[in-house]
Amino acid sequence: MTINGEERKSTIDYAEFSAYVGKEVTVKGTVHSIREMSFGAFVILRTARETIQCVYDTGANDFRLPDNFCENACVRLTGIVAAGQTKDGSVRYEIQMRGVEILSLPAAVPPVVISKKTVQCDLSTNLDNRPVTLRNPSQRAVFKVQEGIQRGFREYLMTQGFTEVHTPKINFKGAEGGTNVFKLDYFGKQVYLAQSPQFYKQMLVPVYERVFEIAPVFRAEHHDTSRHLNEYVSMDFEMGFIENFTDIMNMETGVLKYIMSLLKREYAPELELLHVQVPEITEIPCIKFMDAKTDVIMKKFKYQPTDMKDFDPQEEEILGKWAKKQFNSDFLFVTHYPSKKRPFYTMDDPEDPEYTLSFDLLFRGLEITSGGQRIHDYGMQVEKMKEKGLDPAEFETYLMTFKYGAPPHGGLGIGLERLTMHLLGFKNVRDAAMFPRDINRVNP
Ligand code: AMO
Repeated sequence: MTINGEERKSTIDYAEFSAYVGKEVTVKGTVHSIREMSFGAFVILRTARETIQCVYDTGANDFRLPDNFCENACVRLTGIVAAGQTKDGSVRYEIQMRGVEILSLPAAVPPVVISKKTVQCDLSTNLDNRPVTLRNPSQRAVFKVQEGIQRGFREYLMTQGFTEVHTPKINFKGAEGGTNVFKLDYFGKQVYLAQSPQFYKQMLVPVYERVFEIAPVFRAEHHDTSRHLNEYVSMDFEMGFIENFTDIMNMETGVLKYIMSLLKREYAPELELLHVQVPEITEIPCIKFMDAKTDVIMKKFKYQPTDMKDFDPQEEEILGKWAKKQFNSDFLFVTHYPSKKRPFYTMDDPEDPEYTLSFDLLFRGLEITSGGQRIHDYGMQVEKMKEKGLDPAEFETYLMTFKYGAPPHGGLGIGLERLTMHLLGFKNVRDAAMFPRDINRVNP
């Protein structure tokens, strides 16, 4: 026997049906639902991306369904392709059934109804039963769209000279500071799960100039909110030889424009199923942190912040509303965050060192990105670490990046689940996580 890498294909995909009208085809799939009718039944067959209507008409021929035919059976089904029209006038193909071979039978009826338009249960039950609930067409559409977002990020950056990298998730130190770092015993040594690929993407700038990574990161958030996960997918990039930190914001705007156009072009069935309007991006407005705080939040919206150095979730919502009203934009860049609240690698604004050359991107009133220019000078980075109470000796390998020369650079991290969440209009980030990890959930 030899193997030649060519798929042996005996079945036809729905996308090819137009060429088979009136002809017999064989498809493989799972029985999604069976609706009994006076003439027989409508059987909906679920394939990788489609649900195909199959008509079982007992009056049309001698074919009879096997007795054990049931929902969630995996089958090889044969029939004649017929073209029909949907309510909106588009062509929809169906199969007039002529034969069924059962490939596999379920052992039990699923605990949750998945054959309706949406999953018929609350979020917690949905998440507990993820291997089953993800089969619902609306549920799986969420993660198909999420695939499109990652794909858009990757495809666009590839055209801009970026190199894709994979950096370790078991780290010698937490990159983002703070207490939300998972500690791990590593053969008797304390190590940490990566909070972000920050150190590594910076180390790789003098190597490749432009790098990106799409990978999980870990945050030991002790609180249970609708915006925080303990493991999420971070879409990061880092670019060297920037003139200004706005170069990074421009790159992100290009990425987002590309993602939205890709979604419209290649993920239309899922967007339609989820009733999603993809935002139009022409340009993204910007506002400085302090102007947002005082002029918009305090003066315009009469909201009294408790923290003048950061935003709370309500403040982000206010800014989202303001951007929509003022600029008809779903996105808003907030720039020049206070130095005290940004990590040690952030470049201070030389014109006002209380603030930084950094930004967040808000999408419909939720932070989806942090980014900015980094310190690239060795002496400056060592000083900054000391100022922040860190011991430079513990960061020796990271500091090699600057000690041996690094160009001006910067980058960002986008939270994939948060972007998906607000694109699809969810209230909870868990809805946009395939198998979410939160303070109460590590299974499934
Ligand atoms: P930051 O810590 O702000 O920045 O994270 C970047 C983005 O990641 C998302 N995010 C989260 N999503 C879900 N659950 C969480 N617990 C969570 N925490 C953060 C948000 C956020 O905007 N190294 C920097 C990025 C950079 O400057 O390159 C960083 O990680 O969408």
